[in-house]
Amino acid sequence: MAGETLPGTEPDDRSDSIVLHVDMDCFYAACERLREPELVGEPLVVGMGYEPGEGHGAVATASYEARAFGVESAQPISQALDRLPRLEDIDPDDDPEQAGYYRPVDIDFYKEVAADVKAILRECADVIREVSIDEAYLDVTDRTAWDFAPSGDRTLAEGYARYVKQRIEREVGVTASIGVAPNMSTAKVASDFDKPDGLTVVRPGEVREFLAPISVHDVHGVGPVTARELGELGIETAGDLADADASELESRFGSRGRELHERAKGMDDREVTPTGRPKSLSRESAFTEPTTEMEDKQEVVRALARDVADRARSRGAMYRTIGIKVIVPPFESNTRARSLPGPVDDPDLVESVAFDLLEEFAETRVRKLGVRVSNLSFAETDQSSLDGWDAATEWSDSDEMDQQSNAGDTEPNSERGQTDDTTASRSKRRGQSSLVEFD
Ligand code: TTP
Ligand code: MG
Repeated sequence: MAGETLPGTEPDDRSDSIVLHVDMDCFYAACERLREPELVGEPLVVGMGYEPGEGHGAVATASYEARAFGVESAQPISQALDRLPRLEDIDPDDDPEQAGYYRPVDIDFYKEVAADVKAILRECADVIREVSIDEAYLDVTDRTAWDFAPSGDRTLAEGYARYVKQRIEREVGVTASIGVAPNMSTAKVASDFDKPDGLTVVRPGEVREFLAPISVHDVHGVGPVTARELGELGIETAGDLADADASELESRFGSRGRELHERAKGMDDREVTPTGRPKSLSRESAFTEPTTEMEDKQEVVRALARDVADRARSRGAMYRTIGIKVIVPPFESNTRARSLPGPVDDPDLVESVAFDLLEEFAETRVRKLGVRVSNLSFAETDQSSLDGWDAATEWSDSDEMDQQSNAGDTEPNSERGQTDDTTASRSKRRGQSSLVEFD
C-alpha cells in the first residue's frame, strides 16, 4: 500500500489501530462441557487418538483443573494418567478429588461450536483473520476508539472487547481470553497474559512497557533455537531484546535479527488481513480532516472504485454487489449497497453505482470513505482448497458489509445503516463464503 496515497487523503496511520486477539480457553474441553455440564469445574482431559478406558493417544487439551495436576497438551495419555488418574480406575478408598475425566476428541462438534463463535466475531469486526479453530484476530479500529469512556478509567476499546467476550459467553456458553492492542503481535501476547477468561488491554503508549518483562520465548517469531542463542547473549526478556544493539542482532541473526528487535519493541505494522480467497474486495481511505465537500468525496470514491475494480479484474473476480462505506466522525459507520441482476466486471459501473449511493451523504461530514464489491464469483470453479481451514466455509454465508449494517441491537458505537440490498448478497457458493478484504 506504500506510495499509493489517494488525492485528499493520507494513508492510515496504524499506530491507532485497535486489534483484538481472541483465543478460546481450553477449547476442546470447553466444548465437551457444553454437552456434559457435569464436567464443569472438574479436571478434564481431551485426548487425540484416545479411546475410553484405554491408555493410548496424546493430550489435545486439558482443563485448567487438570493442568494443575501437571497435565499438558501433547503429553502422552499414559503420562497424563500417571499424574491424573481416571475416575473410573481409582480404588474406592482413593480420593476422587485426585482423579479426573478423559474424553476422546470429537472435532466435528468442536467445529460447530467454533462456527458459532466466529459468526459472532464477524458481526463484531470489520476484518477478521482466523488462525486456527479457536483463535482469531479482529480489526475493530472503526468500531471503537482508544479514548477513555466518559465514566472512568477504561478505554472505549476495553468496553468493546468486554462486549465481544460477553456475547461469546452468553450466546455460545464458552469463554475466551482477549488481548486488545494497537497491533497483532502485542494483541496475541495480551490474550495469553491472563488466561483463562482474561481481558488484557495494552494502550498505544504502553506497548513497550507491557512487553518488556515477557520471556523471549513468547516474542512472535522466536523459536526454541533462537531463544537459546539469545540466552547465550544474556537476552532473556523482550525488554533485553528491545535494548540490544540492532546491528549486533543483525550480524548474528541476519535480517530476522532486526525484525525480532522490532517485535520486541512492539513494532508490528502488519495489517489484519483475512485468510484465503476474498469474499469481497474493498478499499477505504481516510481524509486528513473530515470534509463535507462533495467534490472531495467524489474524487476519493472515484479513486477507490477504480482501485477496487482493477483488483477484482486482476484476480479474475466478477461482482454482483457494489457498496460504499461512509464513516461519520467519530465512528458512525454507514454502509449502502446495491445488487445487479448478474455478475459483472465493469469499472465504470462500480464508479457510477458508488456515486449514486454517495448522493445520500452529499451534505454529510465524513471522515473516511470505502468502496466494496462483493458477491464475487471467480472464473475458475473449485477454489475451496484455498480456504485453508474447513470451518472457514461454515461460518459465514452472508456478506460482511450487510452483516455490519444489520448488526444486533446491542452493538455499541456503530450506527446501523440500511442497505438497499440484503438478500441478494447471500451467497452460499463454496469457496466464496467466508472471507472479506478491507485494505
Ligand atoms: P490452544 O488455544 O493452544 O489451547 P486451548 O484452547 O486448549 O487452551 P488455552 O486456554 O491455553 O488457549 O489450542 C486450541 C485447541 O487446539 C485445543 O483446545 C486443542 C487443540 N490442540 C491440539 O489438538 N493439540 C495441541 O497440541 C494443541 C496445543 C492444541
Ligand atoms: Mg485456546
